[in-house]
Amino acid sequence: STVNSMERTGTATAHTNIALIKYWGKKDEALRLPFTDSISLTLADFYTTTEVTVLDSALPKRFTMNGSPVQGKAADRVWQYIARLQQRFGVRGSLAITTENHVPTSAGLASSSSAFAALAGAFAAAYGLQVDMQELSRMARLGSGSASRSVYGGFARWIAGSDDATSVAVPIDEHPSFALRMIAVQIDVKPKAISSTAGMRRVVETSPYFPVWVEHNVDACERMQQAIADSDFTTLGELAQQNALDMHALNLTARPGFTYFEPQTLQVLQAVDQLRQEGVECYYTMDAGPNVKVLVQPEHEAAVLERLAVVVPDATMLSTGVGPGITMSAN
Ligand code: 2P0
Repeated sequence: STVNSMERTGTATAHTNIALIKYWGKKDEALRLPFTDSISLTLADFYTTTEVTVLDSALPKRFTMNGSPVQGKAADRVWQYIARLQQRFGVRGSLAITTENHVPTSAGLASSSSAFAALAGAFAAAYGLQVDMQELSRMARLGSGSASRSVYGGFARWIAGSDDATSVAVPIDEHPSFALRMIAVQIDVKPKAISSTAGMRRVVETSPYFPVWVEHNVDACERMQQAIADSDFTTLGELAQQNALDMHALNLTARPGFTYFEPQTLQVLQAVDQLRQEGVECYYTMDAGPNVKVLVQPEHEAAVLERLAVVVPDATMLSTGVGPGITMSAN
Protein backbone atom coordinates (compact mmCIF):
# COMPACT_ATOMS: atom_id res chain seq x y z
CA SER A 1 0.00 0.00 0.00
CA THR A 2 1.12 3.57 -0.60
CA VAL A 3 2.26 5.59 2.35
CA ASN A 4 0.97 9.12 2.61
CA SER A 5 3.60 11.46 4.05
CA MET A 6 0.89 13.07 6.19
CA GLU A 7 0.15 9.81 7.95
CA ARG A 8 1.18 9.50 11.56
CA THR A 9 1.40 6.24 13.42
CA GLY A 10 1.36 5.68 17.17
CA THR A 11 2.14 2.37 18.83
CA ALA A 12 1.53 1.22 22.40
CA THR A 13 1.97 -1.98 24.38
CA ALA A 14 -0.07 -2.56 27.55
CA HIS A 15 -0.31 -5.60 29.80
CA THR A 16 -3.37 -7.22 31.33
CA ASN A 17 -3.98 -6.91 35.04
CA ILE A 18 -5.65 -9.10 37.62
CA ALA A 19 -7.76 -7.35 40.25
CA LEU A 20 -6.89 -8.27 43.84
CA ILE A 21 -9.67 -6.03 45.14
CA LYS A 22 -12.35 -6.02 42.48
CA TYR A 23 -14.23 -3.37 40.54
CA TRP A 24 -17.80 -4.67 40.39
CA GLY A 25 -20.42 -2.00 39.87
CA LYS A 26 -20.70 1.33 38.04
CA LYS A 27 -22.39 4.40 39.42
CA ASP A 28 -22.19 6.01 35.96
CA GLU A 29 -22.26 3.59 33.03
CA ALA A 30 -21.50 6.11 30.28
CA LEU A 31 -18.40 7.43 32.02
CA ARG A 32 -17.50 4.07 33.60
CA LEU A 33 -17.31 5.54 37.09
CA PRO A 34 -17.12 2.73 39.65
CA PHE A 35 -18.71 2.64 43.07
CA THR A 36 -15.45 1.64 44.72
CA ASP A 37 -11.68 1.79 44.35
CA SER A 38 -9.99 -1.39 43.11
CA ILE A 39 -6.41 -2.70 43.31
CA SER A 40 -4.64 -4.82 40.72
CA LEU A 41 -1.45 -6.55 39.71
CA THR A 42 -0.21 -6.08 36.15
CA LEU A 43 0.95 -9.32 34.50
CA ALA A 44 4.13 -9.97 32.52
CA ASP A 45 3.22 -12.45 29.81
CA PHE A 46 -0.24 -11.34 28.65
CA TYR A 47 -0.29 -8.09 26.70
CA THR A 48 -1.63 -6.20 23.69
CA THR A 49 0.29 -4.16 21.13
CA THR A 50 -1.77 -1.71 19.10
CA GLU A 51 -0.87 0.57 16.24
CA VAL A 52 -3.04 3.54 15.26
CA THR A 53 -2.46 5.39 11.98
CA VAL A 54 -4.25 8.66 11.29
CA LEU A 55 -5.46 8.64 7.68
CA ASP A 56 -7.08 11.28 5.57
CA SER A 57 -10.76 11.62 6.60
CA ALA A 58 -11.81 10.59 3.09
CA LEU A 59 -10.22 7.16 3.48
CA PRO A 60 -12.15 4.24 5.01
CA LYS A 61 -11.36 3.26 8.59
CA ARG A 62 -9.85 -0.17 9.24
CA PHE A 63 -9.54 -2.39 12.31
CA THR A 64 -7.67 -5.67 12.33
CA MET A 65 -6.93 -7.97 15.26
CA ASN A 66 -4.26 -10.64 15.01
CA GLY A 67 -4.33 -10.18 11.26
CA SER A 68 -8.08 -10.47 10.70
CA PRO A 69 -10.54 -7.62 10.04
CA VAL A 70 -12.88 -7.03 12.99
CA GLN A 71 -16.56 -6.25 12.47
CA GLY A 72 -19.75 -6.43 14.50
CA LYS A 73 -20.18 -5.63 18.17
CA ALA A 74 -16.48 -5.65 19.07
CA ALA A 75 -15.71 -3.22 16.24
CA ASP A 76 -18.69 -0.99 17.10
CA ARG A 77 -17.44 -0.67 20.68
CA VAL A 78 -13.98 0.34 19.47
CA TRP A 79 -15.24 2.88 16.91
CA GLN A 80 -17.63 4.47 19.41
CA TYR A 81 -14.71 4.74 21.80
CA ILE A 82 -12.52 6.34 19.12
CA ALA A 83 -15.26 8.83 18.24
CA ARG A 84 -15.42 9.82 21.88
CA LEU A 85 -11.66 10.34 22.16
CA GLN A 86 -11.60 12.34 18.93
CA GLN A 87 -14.37 14.57 20.25
CA ARG A 88 -12.64 15.06 23.56
CA PHE A 89 -9.33 16.08 22.03
CA GLY A 90 -10.81 17.94 19.06
CA VAL A 91 -8.99 15.79 16.52
CA ARG A 92 -10.23 14.13 13.35
CA GLY A 93 -9.26 11.68 10.66
CA SER A 94 -10.02 8.16 9.66
CA LEU A 95 -8.01 5.57 11.60
CA ALA A 96 -6.32 2.32 10.75
CA ILE A 97 -6.10 0.25 13.94
CA THR A 98 -3.96 -2.87 14.06
CA THR A 99 -3.98 -4.93 17.24
CA GLU A 100 -1.91 -7.92 18.24
CA ASN A 101 -3.33 -9.59 21.31
CA HIS A 102 -0.76 -11.68 23.17
CA VAL A 103 -3.39 -12.88 25.61
CA PRO A 104 -3.87 -16.57 24.90
CA THR A 105 -7.54 -17.47 25.05
CA SER A 106 -6.35 -20.55 26.91
CA ALA A 107 -5.30 -18.30 29.80
CA GLY A 108 -8.95 -17.60 30.48
CA LEU A 109 -8.06 -13.96 31.04
CA ALA A 110 -10.05 -11.09 29.64
CA SER A 111 -8.05 -8.93 27.25
CA SER A 112 -10.12 -5.75 27.59
CA SER A 113 -7.78 -4.29 30.22
CA SER A 114 -4.70 -4.50 28.00
CA ALA A 115 -6.68 -3.80 24.81
CA PHE A 116 -8.18 -0.47 25.81
CA ALA A 117 -5.03 0.72 27.59
CA ALA A 118 -3.00 -0.03 24.44
CA LEU A 119 -5.60 1.63 22.22
CA ALA A 120 -5.66 4.77 24.37
CA GLY A 121 -1.86 4.91 24.29
CA ALA A 122 -1.61 4.36 20.53
CA PHE A 123 -4.29 7.00 19.93
CA ALA A 124 -2.42 9.55 22.06
CA ALA A 125 0.87 8.73 20.33
CA ALA A 126 -0.63 8.90 16.83
CA TYR A 127 -2.00 12.39 17.42
CA GLY A 128 1.01 13.54 19.42
CA LEU A 129 -1.21 14.39 22.40
CA GLN A 130 0.58 15.63 25.51
CA VAL A 131 -0.98 13.31 28.07
CA ASP A 132 0.40 12.32 31.44
CA MET A 133 -0.16 8.89 32.98
CA GLN A 134 -3.29 9.92 34.83
CA GLU A 135 -4.85 11.35 31.67
CA LEU A 136 -3.93 8.14 29.88
CA SER A 137 -5.56 6.11 32.66
CA ARG A 138 -8.68 8.24 32.35
CA MET A 139 -8.77 7.69 28.56
CA ALA A 140 -8.34 3.93 29.02
CA ARG A 141 -11.11 3.86 31.65
CA LEU A 142 -13.63 5.13 29.10
CA GLY A 143 -12.97 2.02 27.01
CA SER A 144 -13.07 -0.53 29.84
CA GLY A 145 -12.94 0.06 33.57
CA SER A 146 -10.14 -2.38 34.29
CA ALA A 147 -8.02 -0.79 31.52
CA SER A 148 -7.53 2.28 33.73
CA ARG A 149 -5.15 0.18 35.87
CA SER A 150 -3.18 -1.35 32.97
CA VAL A 151 -1.22 1.82 32.22
CA TYR A 152 0.95 1.04 35.26
CA GLY A 153 3.21 -1.87 36.03
CA GLY A 154 3.12 -3.79 39.30
CA PHE A 155 0.40 -2.80 41.72
CA ALA A 156 -2.08 -0.06 40.81
CA ARG A 157 -5.13 1.40 42.46
CA TRP A 158 -8.05 2.82 40.53
CA ILE A 159 -9.48 5.64 42.59
CA ALA A 160 -13.27 5.63 42.15
CA GLY A 161 -13.38 9.44 42.20
CA SER A 162 -16.56 11.43 41.72
CA ASP A 163 -16.42 12.47 38.06
CA ASP A 164 -14.53 11.93 34.81
CA ALA A 165 -11.51 13.93 35.91
CA THR A 166 -11.06 12.28 39.30
CA SER A 167 -11.71 8.62 38.39
CA VAL A 168 -8.18 7.53 37.49
CA ALA A 169 -5.69 4.87 38.50
CA VAL A 170 -2.49 5.65 40.38
CA PRO A 171 0.59 3.46 40.82
CA ILE A 172 1.07 1.82 44.22
CA ASP A 173 4.32 -0.04 43.58
CA GLU A 174 5.42 -0.46 39.98
CA HIS A 175 8.42 -2.65 40.90
CA PRO A 176 7.42 -4.84 43.85
CA SER A 177 10.33 -6.13 45.89
CA PHE A 178 8.72 -9.51 46.54
CA ALA A 179 8.33 -12.09 43.83
CA LEU A 180 4.79 -13.01 43.04
CA ARG A 181 3.47 -15.47 40.48
CA MET A 182 -0.01 -15.97 39.13
CA ILE A 183 -1.20 -19.25 37.67
CA ALA A 184 -4.16 -18.92 35.29
CA VAL A 185 -6.24 -22.10 35.39
CA GLN A 186 -8.61 -22.36 32.46
CA ILE A 187 -11.21 -24.96 33.23
CA ASP A 188 -13.95 -24.13 30.77
CA VAL A 189 -14.22 -23.04 27.16
CA LYS A 190 -17.90 -22.09 27.02
CA PRO A 191 -18.57 -18.52 25.94
CA LYS A 192 -19.20 -16.21 28.86
CA ALA A 193 -22.90 -16.30 29.75
CA ILE A 194 -23.11 -12.87 31.37
CA SER A 195 -20.65 -10.14 30.41
CA SER A 196 -18.90 -8.14 33.13
CA THR A 197 -20.88 -5.08 32.15
CA ALA A 198 -24.21 -6.94 32.38
CA GLY A 199 -23.30 -8.83 35.55
CA MET A 200 -22.25 -5.78 37.50
CA ARG A 201 -25.27 -3.84 36.24
CA ARG A 202 -27.58 -6.53 37.58
CA VAL A 203 -26.07 -6.54 41.06
CA VAL A 204 -26.12 -2.74 41.22
CA GLU A 205 -29.78 -2.63 40.25
CA THR A 206 -31.14 -5.62 42.16
CA SER A 207 -28.94 -6.98 44.96
CA PRO A 208 -30.01 -5.97 48.47
CA TYR A 209 -26.42 -6.71 49.50
CA PHE A 210 -24.80 -4.26 47.09
CA PRO A 211 -24.40 -1.46 49.68
CA VAL A 212 -22.58 -3.92 51.95
CA TRP A 213 -20.16 -4.78 49.13
CA VAL A 214 -19.45 -1.09 48.57
CA GLU A 215 -18.90 -0.37 52.23
CA HIS A 216 -16.69 -3.40 52.70
CA ASN A 217 -14.50 -2.68 49.68
CA VAL A 218 -13.40 0.64 51.12
CA ASP A 219 -11.82 -1.21 54.03
CA ALA A 220 -10.50 -4.00 51.81
CA CYS A 221 -8.59 -1.51 49.63
CA GLU A 222 -6.94 0.11 52.64
CA ARG A 223 -5.86 -3.24 54.00
CA MET A 224 -4.59 -4.44 50.61
CA GLN A 225 -2.56 -1.30 50.10
CA GLN A 226 -0.97 -1.84 53.52
CA ALA A 227 -0.22 -5.50 52.72
CA ILE A 228 1.53 -4.39 49.51
CA ALA A 229 3.53 -1.76 51.41
CA ASP A 230 4.54 -4.44 53.92
CA SER A 231 5.36 -7.02 51.20
CA ASP A 232 3.07 -9.26 53.23
CA PHE A 233 2.09 -12.11 50.89
CA THR A 234 -0.10 -13.86 53.44
CA THR A 235 -2.31 -10.85 54.06
CA LEU A 236 -2.36 -9.98 50.36
CA GLY A 237 -3.48 -13.50 49.49
CA GLU A 238 -6.10 -13.73 52.22
CA LEU A 239 -7.59 -10.37 51.24
CA ALA A 240 -7.59 -11.19 47.52
CA GLN A 241 -9.22 -14.57 48.05
CA GLN A 242 -11.90 -13.19 50.35
CA ASN A 243 -12.63 -10.30 48.00
CA ALA A 244 -13.15 -12.71 45.10
CA LEU A 245 -15.53 -14.74 47.25
CA ASP A 246 -17.38 -11.57 48.24
CA MET A 247 -17.83 -10.58 44.59
CA HIS A 248 -19.06 -14.01 43.56
CA ALA A 249 -21.34 -14.23 46.58
CA LEU A 250 -22.82 -10.87 45.57
CA ASN A 251 -23.74 -12.31 42.16
CA LEU A 252 -25.78 -15.02 43.87
CA THR A 253 -27.80 -12.31 45.63
CA ALA A 254 -28.84 -10.48 42.44
CA ARG A 255 -32.45 -10.81 41.30
CA PRO A 256 -32.30 -13.22 39.55
CA GLY A 257 -29.16 -14.60 41.10
CA PHE A 258 -26.37 -15.91 38.89
CA THR A 259 -22.94 -17.44 39.17
CA TYR A 260 -19.82 -17.78 37.04
CA PHE A 261 -18.86 -20.97 38.88
CA GLU A 262 -18.75 -24.29 37.06
CA PRO A 263 -18.33 -27.62 38.85
CA GLN A 264 -14.59 -27.67 38.15
CA THR A 265 -14.25 -24.20 39.58
CA LEU A 266 -15.09 -25.53 43.03
CA GLN A 267 -12.66 -28.41 42.62
CA VAL A 268 -9.85 -25.92 42.03
CA LEU A 269 -10.88 -23.66 44.91
CA GLN A 270 -10.94 -26.65 47.27
CA ALA A 271 -7.57 -27.86 46.02
CA VAL A 272 -6.03 -24.44 46.69
CA ASP A 273 -7.43 -24.40 50.24
CA GLN A 274 -6.18 -27.95 50.75
CA LEU A 275 -2.69 -27.08 49.49
CA ARG A 276 -2.53 -24.19 51.92
CA GLN A 277 -3.49 -26.45 54.81
CA GLU A 278 -0.60 -28.69 53.79
CA GLY A 279 1.80 -25.76 53.98
CA VAL A 280 1.90 -24.84 50.29
CA GLU A 281 0.91 -21.23 50.60
CA CYS A 282 -1.34 -20.13 47.73
CA TYR A 283 -4.58 -18.21 47.27
CA TYR A 284 -7.19 -17.96 44.54
CA THR A 285 -9.05 -15.18 42.82
CA MET A 286 -11.64 -15.20 40.01
CA ASP A 287 -13.13 -12.72 37.59
CA ALA A 288 -16.27 -12.74 35.46
CA GLY A 289 -15.92 -16.34 34.36
CA PRO A 290 -15.36 -19.87 35.69
CA ASN A 291 -11.55 -19.79 35.50
CA VAL A 292 -9.38 -19.53 38.56
CA LYS A 293 -6.19 -17.53 39.08
CA VAL A 294 -3.85 -18.74 41.80
CA LEU A 295 -1.45 -16.39 43.57
CA VAL A 296 1.74 -18.03 44.76
CA GLN A 297 5.35 -17.24 45.58
CA PRO A 298 7.95 -18.80 43.26
CA GLU A 299 9.07 -21.50 45.72
CA HIS A 300 5.61 -23.07 45.74
CA GLU A 301 4.66 -22.68 42.10
CA ALA A 302 5.72 -26.17 40.99
CA ALA A 303 3.79 -27.84 43.82
CA VAL A 304 0.62 -25.97 42.90
CA LEU A 305 0.94 -26.82 39.21
CA GLU A 306 1.56 -30.46 40.04
CA ARG A 307 -1.50 -30.76 42.28
CA LEU A 308 -3.87 -28.93 39.94
CA ALA A 309 -2.77 -31.13 37.04
CA VAL A 310 -4.17 -34.06 39.05
CA VAL A 311 -7.35 -32.31 40.24
CA VAL A 312 -8.33 -30.84 36.85
CA PRO A 313 -6.34 -32.80 34.25
CA ASP A 314 -8.16 -31.15 31.33
CA ALA A 315 -7.37 -27.63 32.46
CA THR A 316 -4.85 -25.42 30.71
CA MET A 317 -2.47 -23.70 33.09
CA LEU A 318 -0.25 -20.74 32.33
CA SER A 319 1.82 -18.93 34.91
CA THR A 320 3.29 -15.48 34.80
CA GLY A 321 5.02 -12.88 36.92
CA VAL A 322 4.64 -9.16 37.54
CA GLY A 323 4.40 -7.01 34.41
CA PRO A 324 5.44 -3.50 33.38
CA GLY A 325 3.47 -0.37 32.57
CA ILE A 326 2.49 0.92 29.15
CA THR A 327 5.07 1.83 26.53
CA MET A 328 4.33 4.20 23.66
CA SER A 329 6.08 5.47 20.57
CA ALA A 330 5.25 7.50 17.46
CA ASN A 331 6.65 7.80 13.97
C1 2P0 B 1 -11.85 -6.10 37.77
N1 2P0 B 1 -13.52 -7.17 36.31
O1 2P0 B 1 -11.69 -5.30 38.72
C2 2P0 B 1 -13.22 -6.72 37.64
C3 2P0 B 1 -13.35 -7.95 38.50
C4 2P0 B 1 -13.97 -8.52 36.27
C5 2P0 B 1 -14.14 -8.93 37.68
O2 2P0 B 1 -13.13 -5.18 35.43
O3 2P0 B 1 -17.80 -2.93 31.87
O4 2P0 B 1 -14.08 -5.26 31.13
O5 2P0 B 1 -15.81 -2.76 30.35
O6 2P0 B 1 -15.87 -1.48 32.50
O7 2P0 B 1 -13.28 -3.76 32.99
C6 2P0 B 1 -13.90 -6.76 33.93
O8 2P0 B 1 -14.73 -5.78 33.44
O9 2P0 B 1 -15.72 -3.95 32.51
C7 2P0 B 1 -13.50 -6.32 35.28
P1 2P0 B 1 -16.33 -2.71 31.76
P2 2P0 B 1 -14.31 -4.63 32.44
O10 2P0 B 1 -10.92 -6.42 37.01
